[in-house]
Amino acid sequence: MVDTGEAEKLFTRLRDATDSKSLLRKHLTNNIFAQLKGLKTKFGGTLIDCIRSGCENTDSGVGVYACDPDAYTTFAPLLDAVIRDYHKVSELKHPNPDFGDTDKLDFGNLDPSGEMIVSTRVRVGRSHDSYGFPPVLKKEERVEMEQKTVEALKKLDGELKGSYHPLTGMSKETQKQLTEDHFLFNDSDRFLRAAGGYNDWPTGRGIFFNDNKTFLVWVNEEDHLRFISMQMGGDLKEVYTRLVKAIRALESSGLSFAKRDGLGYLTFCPSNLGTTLRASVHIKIPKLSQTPDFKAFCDKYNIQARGIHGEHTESVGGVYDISNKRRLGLTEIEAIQEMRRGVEAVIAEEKKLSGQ
Ligand code: ADP
Ligand code: CIR
Repeated sequence: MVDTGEAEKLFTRLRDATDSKSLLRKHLTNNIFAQLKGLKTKFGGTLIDCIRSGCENTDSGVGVYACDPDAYTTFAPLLDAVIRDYHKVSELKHPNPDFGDTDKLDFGNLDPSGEMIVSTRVRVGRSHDSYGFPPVLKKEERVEMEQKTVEALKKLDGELKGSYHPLTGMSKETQKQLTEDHFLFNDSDRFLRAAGGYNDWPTGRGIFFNDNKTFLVWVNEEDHLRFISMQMGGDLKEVYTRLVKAIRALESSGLSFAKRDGLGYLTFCPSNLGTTLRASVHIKIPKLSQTPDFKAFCDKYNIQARGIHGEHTESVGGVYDISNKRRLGLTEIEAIQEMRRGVEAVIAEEKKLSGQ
């Protein structure tokens, strides 16, 4: 039996937050709440596990997390509506993966002058298909997943070859330095914390990277796995090509990833579903970012601006993180092209505003 008393309390808190703009508040209607509040997934997850973060943090943008892969079925009346809204799709018909032909990409360095783009990063998320997400995960399961992942990572070779560094036992100074340099995650996101994302912290978490830190894997941060390719400057072609190579190598290393027809690869946050791909640049845009139309400009190109220390952080010195917003309903190569067009438009506009 599900204790619906707590769900009722959270729901009241959400309804009372009349200034909340979250997708959770928009789509969790009285009817849908009544329909879902007593249900449980195959992993034992409840509606509370999915909505706690958005009810406790009514300033959320999305506000909902999937407690496990099965939540996308059990709680579909809520999650489908949020997914459609976030990714701007009318139907949940995600295409098969298509990374394009990386030998024939029609882009290279988005800022050959090197004046505006500080660094470029592309990441995807993956989930082991037999485990739940943070709210329903047990400590032993997290450790088991970590071991499986490390076994697979050991098989990488060439440019991708690297070593694994568990958070347990890592000195505070090393963690701080890796985080400041934009390589490592930490436990400072209150949205993720409320969703159970830091349960049993730091057990089962860690980071893998190659010698020059251009290919990295986050283990048990928000998602079970995040594969990341990054480097200084604006060479999107090189960064993307390296990531595609890594995804292919890891797919054939014995790991099996959660995927669903129509939704693509499954992730903890519905904003990451589908391709799970976020391609970003850290870019100097002191002029454009100060215009009142900056948000509208980003919306027009389906791009999103974040601060330079990750989501929910502030910009420093006019440098913003600009990335593709949509990850579902388009292929990987289309998501990259959407980001590329957005970044090119941002560069052109910044130059125009600077009188160049
Ligand atoms: P994600 O949703 O991709 O996990 P976050 O917004 O939480 O991203 O950022 C994760 C980390 O990646 C942060 O430290 C952020 O500064 C870093 N990062 C993101 N994009 C870039 C980039 N283009 N260059 C350097 N670091 C980046
Ligand atoms: C929120 O709802 O604001 C947080 N739970 C984070 C959601 C992920 N954000 C995004 O825009 N991709």
